[in-house]
Amino acid sequence: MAFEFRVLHQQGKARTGRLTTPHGEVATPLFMPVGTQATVKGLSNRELVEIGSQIVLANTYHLLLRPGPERVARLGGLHGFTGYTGPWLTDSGGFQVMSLGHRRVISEEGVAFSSHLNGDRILLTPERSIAVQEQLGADIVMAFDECPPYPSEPDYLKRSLERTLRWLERSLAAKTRPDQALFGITQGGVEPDLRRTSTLETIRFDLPGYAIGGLAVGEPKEKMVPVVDLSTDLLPEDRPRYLMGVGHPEDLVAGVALGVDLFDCVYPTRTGRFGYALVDGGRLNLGSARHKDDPAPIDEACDCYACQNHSRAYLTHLVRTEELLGLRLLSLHNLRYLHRLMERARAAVEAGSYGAFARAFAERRWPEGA
Ligand code: PRF
Ligand code: ZN
Repeated sequence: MAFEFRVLHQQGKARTGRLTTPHGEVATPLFMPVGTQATVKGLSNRELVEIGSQIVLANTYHLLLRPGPERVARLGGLHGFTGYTGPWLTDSGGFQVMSLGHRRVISEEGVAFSSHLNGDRILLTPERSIAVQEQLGADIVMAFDECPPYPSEPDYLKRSLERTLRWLERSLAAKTRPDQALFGITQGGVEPDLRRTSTLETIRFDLPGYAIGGLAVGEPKEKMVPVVDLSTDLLPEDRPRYLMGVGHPEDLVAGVALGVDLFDCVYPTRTGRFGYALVDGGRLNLGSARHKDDPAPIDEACDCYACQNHSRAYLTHLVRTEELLGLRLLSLHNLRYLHRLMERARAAVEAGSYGAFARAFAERRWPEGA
């Protein structure tokens, strides 16, 4: 069995672990950069390795449309096609169809939509999603689910989570590759009873890992923590837990405290492309004139290439002139920042000082809007 998860250290609900995949071992808790189009925007594979990226995420929806899964399969799957030979994870597509597809129609069969590229009518079903994910060849594949928008009526959330369970059963039945691990996804919005039902029914499938879906879709922050807390109370201790689409530093710190092992989000790379640099206090706006004369690096404590070689003044110049290098350097720094945050979290759990780490982190945050 090439896929294995082992909890190494535990402190309260927080834990560190080691996840073994056919393309290597990774240390958890872990932040996974998003490479929607089979590329983490602006960064080379060498840079990803240098900053400590371990698992890279790609999207079924985008790669199904272009360049097409048959082509990726012929060229050696994501590993061969991209040359990134570490572990990959693919999302199943349902979530992206809902946010990007046009004229979407959800039915028991799946989600029909029009391609945002050429208008072609496409039906994505659990079977099709798994077939595409098998062609893409990621180490971890996700069940096809429905992520309802926030807010949704409890009645709709209930019918949707029940459909997601039937789609999980179909996803599992469609799976043929023994070298890929299929993770189930829980739904149920922020309704505790529905979450509980979704989680208990999902773990009956005895899967190699579980994702908490349906969060970070616009609900107030206070509503997310209790849902994650009750989810990790119910999920089996010996399987990795993945909180989908969560990537704000304070949410990673809170998620780790609640026993989450994996996270992904476009936030670090997207906010970098908007000219923001992540630091313990919050975000530095390098598009602002404030930093024009500042010879200091983004973050004295950061070992990334941008912080080791460039000043805030130069980065501000690059951002204000919209130079490509500025966007690349900020993405590089922001990803390194989140990888380092997870390294610090792992070290704190190992040392039994995670509570103190999380409190110190919260105290360093700047007030909202600073
Ligand atoms: N389902 C899937 N992918 C996702 C989510 C989900 O619920 C989320 C939730 N924010 C992010 N990505 N399949
Ligand atoms: Zn840096």
